[in-house]
Amino acid sequence: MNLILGFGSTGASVARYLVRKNEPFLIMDSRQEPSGLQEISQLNPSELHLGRFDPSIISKINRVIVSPGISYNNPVLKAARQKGKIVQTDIEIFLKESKSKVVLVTGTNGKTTVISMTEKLLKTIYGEKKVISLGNIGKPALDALEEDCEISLIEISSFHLELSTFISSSVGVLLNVSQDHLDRHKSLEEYEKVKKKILSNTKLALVGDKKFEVYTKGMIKLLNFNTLFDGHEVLFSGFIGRGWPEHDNANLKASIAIYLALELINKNIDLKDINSLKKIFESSINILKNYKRLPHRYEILGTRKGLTFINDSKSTNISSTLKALESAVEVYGPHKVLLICGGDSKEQDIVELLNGPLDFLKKVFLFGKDSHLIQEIICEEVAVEQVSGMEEAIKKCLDESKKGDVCLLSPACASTDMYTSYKERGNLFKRLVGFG
Ligand code: UMA
Repeated sequence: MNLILGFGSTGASVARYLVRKNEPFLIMDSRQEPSGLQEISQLNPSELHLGRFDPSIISKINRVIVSPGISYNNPVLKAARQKGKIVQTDIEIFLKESKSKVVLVTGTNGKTTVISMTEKLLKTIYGEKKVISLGNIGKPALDALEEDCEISLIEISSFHLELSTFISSSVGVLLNVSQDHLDRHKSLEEYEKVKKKILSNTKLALVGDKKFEVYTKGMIKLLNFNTLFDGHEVLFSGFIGRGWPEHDNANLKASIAIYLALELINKNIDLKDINSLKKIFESSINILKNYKRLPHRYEILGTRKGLTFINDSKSTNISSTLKALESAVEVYGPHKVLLICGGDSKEQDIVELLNGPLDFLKKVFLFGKDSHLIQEIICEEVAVEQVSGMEEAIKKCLDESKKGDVCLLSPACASTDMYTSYKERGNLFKRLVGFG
């Protein structure tokens, strides 16, 4: 008997998979009304346990398929491990059963952007139907198991990686690691260790940082996508001119490196052959010139009453906000940027914010759960004011700005203390500033 532990969008897709396989299952979720519940009557579970985690269920089952929102130390999981039961994630099942080549992408920032850029690139090159993107980007992996795709691009979070026992891929991509989700992973070292699992059992590893350049068993090649393009930087200059933030350059490089990696697996390309490399880079750049950047990620909305508005609501951690600040200060100049920041800091070390160009900002408006903690730390570097919420923050930005200034929403925090998601927060900002 299978136990589906956690019944959100992942749990529901696991249930559909087990129904297709004709395998019986029980469901357990600590919530009284988990988000997958509306579908439950068509899925016919043998038993439904809602409202709490009860480890005694383990005596009835032989396999647990666990959702990413469940903590590694959940009592049911602990009991399952102690009794030697199989514990798997949906991604592990997908990796075992899918016939497609799998590209796994993880990192603190840029995962969704890299997957969506790569999807555009590969669909243009190999054909629309040959490529699919799955995982955290929105579609649970098992929903695509029967699709006849040649390449699966899977966005995988630290939550999924932590819970998975065996991860393997054709291409494993580790974009970057900086502090995030420390409420779940406890320390940066632990979080980094979990992220590095993506490099095990991969044929071709792509990393964005020298410190991850470590060969593991079975790895054929390891490339650093940030140094791969040394000597070809001019290719990327056009993007910055079109209002792309500096940090999207690393995402472009990662996407093109994924294409190169897939070609390396298929064909015998000599990495020292500058001409064939140049051909790959140039054709990729030509395709990605038409890539439409995703909303809520340093999204330049436009100018109203002389003030330019940028929606960067997806910056839910400090490192992402620092990148946005660096870009904004670089492009618009010193003492022009008014920052709207705050929310749930997820136990990040807020002192890291001091590594950014705070003294070049005009003012910071703060609201949300940890806004006072942030104020305490940054108040000596920059003018700070607490506001009641988004509406007041925007009003104050308009009141206190001059023509040519910039209002940047880049919270450095999760939104969930006040909104259902970063999307709701970003959409509210867009609506209130007249671009929604
Ligand atoms: N939960 C409980 N009790 C339970 C089970 C879950 O309280 O018994 C809570 C979790 O703590 C979490 C929420 O319910 O807050 C949803 O958890 P889930 O595991 O049911 O999530 P799914 O609906 O299956 O969505 C998951 C990913 N969620 C997480 O990783 C927490 C989604 O990423 C992903 O898009 C989806 O699968 C499709 O594959 C979301 C996310 O924010 C967007 N991820 C984080 C990130 O990207 O940084 C990790």
